[in-house]
Amino acid sequence: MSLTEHRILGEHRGQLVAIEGQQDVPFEVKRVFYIYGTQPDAPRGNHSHHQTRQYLISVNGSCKVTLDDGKQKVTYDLNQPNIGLLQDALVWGVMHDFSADCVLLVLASEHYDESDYIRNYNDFLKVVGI
Ligand code: T46
Repeated sequence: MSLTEHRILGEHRGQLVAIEGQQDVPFEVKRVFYIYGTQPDAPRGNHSHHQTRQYLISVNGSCKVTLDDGKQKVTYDLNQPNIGLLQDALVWGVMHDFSADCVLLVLASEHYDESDYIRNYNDFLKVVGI
C-alpha cells in the first residue's frame, strides 16, 4: 500500500503520463475500468479481493481511498493525475469524498470474477486471520 508519483512527460502541447504493467505497476494489467459521476456522499468499493491487485489513479478531480489490512487503516488523497495507489490483494478498500469531476481509473491484475470479491467485512477479518 503506497503512493507513487509518476513522471509527467509534459511539454508545450500538454501533459502525458505513461504507466506500464510490470514496470510502473508490479503486475501484468489484465483489466482497466473507471468510475465517474460518483456522488460525494456515496462511497464505492467497501470490499477486498482474494487475488486481485489494483492500481488506482484519479485522472481527473480528486477522491480519498482508505485501505485497511485488518490491523490498520490509512487514508490516501488521490488529487493529482500522476499519483497512483497500489491496493494489494486482501486489503479492504473504500473510495470516498469524490469531487464532482472525479474520474477514478483502476488497473487490475485479474479479469473480473465476482468470486474473487470479499464483500463482508467480518469474512475479510477471518480470511486475514484477525
Ligand atoms: C473498486 C472500485 C473503485 C463488472 O462487470 N466488471 C468489473 O470489472 C467491475 C469492477 C465491476 N463489474 C460490475 C459488478 C457490479 O454489477 O459492475 C457493478 C458494480 O461493481 P461494484 O459494486 O464492485 O462497484 P464499486 O464501484 O463499488 O467498486 C468497483 C470495483 O469493484 C472495486 O474493485 O476498487 O470500483
